[in-house]
Amino acid sequence: MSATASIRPNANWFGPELISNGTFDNASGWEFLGPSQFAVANGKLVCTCTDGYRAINYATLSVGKTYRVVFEISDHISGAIAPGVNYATGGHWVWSGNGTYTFDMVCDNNAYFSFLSWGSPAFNGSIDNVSLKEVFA
Ligand SMILES: [Ca+2]
Repeated sequence: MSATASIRPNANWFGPELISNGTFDNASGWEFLGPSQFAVANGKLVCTCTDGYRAINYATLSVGKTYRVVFEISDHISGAIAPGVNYATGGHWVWSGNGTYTFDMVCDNNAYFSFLSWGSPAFNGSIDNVSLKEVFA
C-alpha cells in the first residue's frame, strides 16, 4: 500500500474571480434575458421567474477548462436554478432550498456564465455571493 501526496500552493489552486459584481451591489455586470423575471434589490438577485430565463454574466471563459462556481440561495419559494458554463450537459440543477452551493464544471461554451431558471413553478428566490474561478489541473 502506498500513498501519494500532491502539494500545491493554495494561492495558485484557483484562478482569479471571473464574475463581475457577484455580490449584486447593483445591477452592473449582469444581463437578464427576461427583464421582468429578475431584479436586483437589497444586495441580491431576486428571481420571480417562469420557465427558461437567464441571468447572464459575461465572464471570460475557455472551453475545456474546469471552473468552480459558488453561490447562495436565500428566500427560496419554489423551483430550480442552474448555474452553468456547460450547457451541452445541462448544467447543475439546484432544486432544493436555501443554502450555499458549490459545483465544478467543465466549460463547453465560452459565451457566458448564467443562471437558468426552470420548472413549474420555476425558480422564485434570491441569489447572492456568486463566485466563478478556474480550477487549475
Ligand atoms: Ca449581496
